[in-house]
Amino acid sequence: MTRVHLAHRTRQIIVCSLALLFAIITDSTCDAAAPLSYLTASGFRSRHIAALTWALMIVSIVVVIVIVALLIEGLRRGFARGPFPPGAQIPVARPPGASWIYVGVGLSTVVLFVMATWTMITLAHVANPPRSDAPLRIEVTGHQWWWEVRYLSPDPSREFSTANEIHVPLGRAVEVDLRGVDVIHSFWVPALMGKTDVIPGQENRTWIEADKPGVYRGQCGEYCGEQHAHMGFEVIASSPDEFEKWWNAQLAGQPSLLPALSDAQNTFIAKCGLCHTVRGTRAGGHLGPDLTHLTSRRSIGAAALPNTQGYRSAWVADPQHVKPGNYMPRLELSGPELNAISVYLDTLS
Ligand code: HEC
Ligand SMILES: [Cu+2]
Repeated sequence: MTRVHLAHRTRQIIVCSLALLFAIITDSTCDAAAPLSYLTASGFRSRHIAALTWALMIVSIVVVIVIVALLIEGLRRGFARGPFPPGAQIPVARPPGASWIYVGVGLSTVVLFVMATWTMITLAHVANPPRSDAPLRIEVTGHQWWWEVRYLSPDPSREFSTANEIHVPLGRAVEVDLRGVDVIHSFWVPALMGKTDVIPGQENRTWIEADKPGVYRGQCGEYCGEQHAHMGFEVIASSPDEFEKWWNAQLAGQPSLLPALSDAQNTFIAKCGLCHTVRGTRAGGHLGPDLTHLTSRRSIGAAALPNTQGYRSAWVADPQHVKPGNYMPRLELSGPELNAISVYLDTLS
């Protein structure tokens, strides 16, 4: 390779790397394009972590650039000197550039030490909520392949369960007790917190806090079988007033229906009630998500589908088509049964 050729190649590599870096940064800092980005943070916890992440990334980029520049300079000098003649004695005992190695090792040790210390301080800092006011407590259970969410309260009559959707009040720490019932999962909301494993037979505890209203996407972060990729959830942060309203609405059971709909309800109870609960009715199963306020949620199938009438019916008609292998079987309903159940599901607001 000639020198001109080498310089050309080098420029090409640098331009491509910069373009790639730009694409990564712009893409992952844009909420809409990358809902699972951990580079945009909300709340005390993730803001500390995001600062550390950015610093680590920038240091790594600078290190790579310095190393590549030195490598290129070394190559350039080597090419400038030309090849050693055959049989020549190559001076390796103590080449003139050796002192650079000592400087480099010293410098990188300092950088590594600073980053390691910063990492440990950050981890200790975010381990617990910053204030001592009683956090809200929820219990999240990882199932293959959905999330059961139970809101706890000192007053047991104010407790209830929902699924795949976690509502939190802005600016308040929420303690999350994680339970596993089948295999290991991992609870992860990139914009709010790092991963915490969900392990059967062990209760792990983590916490989240959001200080910007919005919807934060969460995802199981530990491979847990066929539908691991469809084991998502959402954290919805709203003002304390709105949160309180939501909680009160979720507490209500479903009233008995008008006679015109009670057949539909009975079909639902007979076909679905062994696995699903609708509070206020005889449907009290626990193998699948609590459906009491199904239509109040944004998605179904653990964030696999939007929660619209059409998708709900499609799910019930054949859940195995959407999430092959999931634990809701295809129930071979007749047309009228499917219709009745779809109409009934629409009433679960
Ligand atoms: C054998 C148990 C079982 C039966 C019977 C069953 N389901 Fe399910 N259902 C599940 C499981 C498990 C899930 C969670 C699937 C997933 O997301 O991985 C689920 C999920 C759902 C969801 C999505 C809920 C959400 O919030 O994501 C709906 C809606 C639903 N079922 C409706 C029904 C209806 C209607 C029937 C009766 C026709 C029915 N199910 C019968 C086990 C069952
Ligand atoms: Cu999982």
